[in-house]
Amino acid sequence: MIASLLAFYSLFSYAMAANKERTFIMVKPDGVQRGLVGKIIERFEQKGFKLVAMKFMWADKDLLEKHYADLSARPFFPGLVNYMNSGPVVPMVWEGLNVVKTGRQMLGATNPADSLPGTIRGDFCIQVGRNIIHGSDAVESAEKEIGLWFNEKELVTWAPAAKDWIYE
Ligand code: DAT
Ligand code: MG
Repeated sequence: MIASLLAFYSLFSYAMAANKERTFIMVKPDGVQRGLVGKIIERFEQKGFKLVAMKFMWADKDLLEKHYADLSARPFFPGLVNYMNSGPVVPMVWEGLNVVKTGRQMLGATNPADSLPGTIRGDFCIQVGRNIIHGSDAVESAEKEIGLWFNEKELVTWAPAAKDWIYE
């Protein structure tokens, strides 16, 4: 009896933790300039993911170089940092079951020429250097990116009223 209760509880808390996976999503300067912030937020909202943090800011090059540190040896790196520093961005944290992987699928392929219709990049942009949105590629990189762009106080703890209509 106690064993089955414990098993149920650990399964339950495992499911709860899975629902709390987080990803870092950011509307890039072209997405902001083109007035696509609302449409992008809408996609994540209507899917059922939970907004945990969001801000509007003009990121400095130091932050952007840290954000894209893994790509620093690539020939497009200086252009990438200049583009990301060319106007304000909207960094966000979204939470939910498999949000990292699903978020990447919602973004579409890195190069919009390969992004399927129905994805954000597939629907709203054309070239890889103007692909309007960033999304973390793994749970570990999401944690790193969230820590880079937000402090603990900016991550809001709240329970959406619809949560029991989104998760069974
Ligand atoms: P993603 O943004 O899909 O995670 P990434 O991390 O490989 O892709 O690259 C980061 C950004 O760098 C990408 O959104 C656009 C730019 N980029 C990637 N490959 C590029 C290339 N071959 N030429 C120009 N820009 C590129
Ligand atoms: Mg990436």
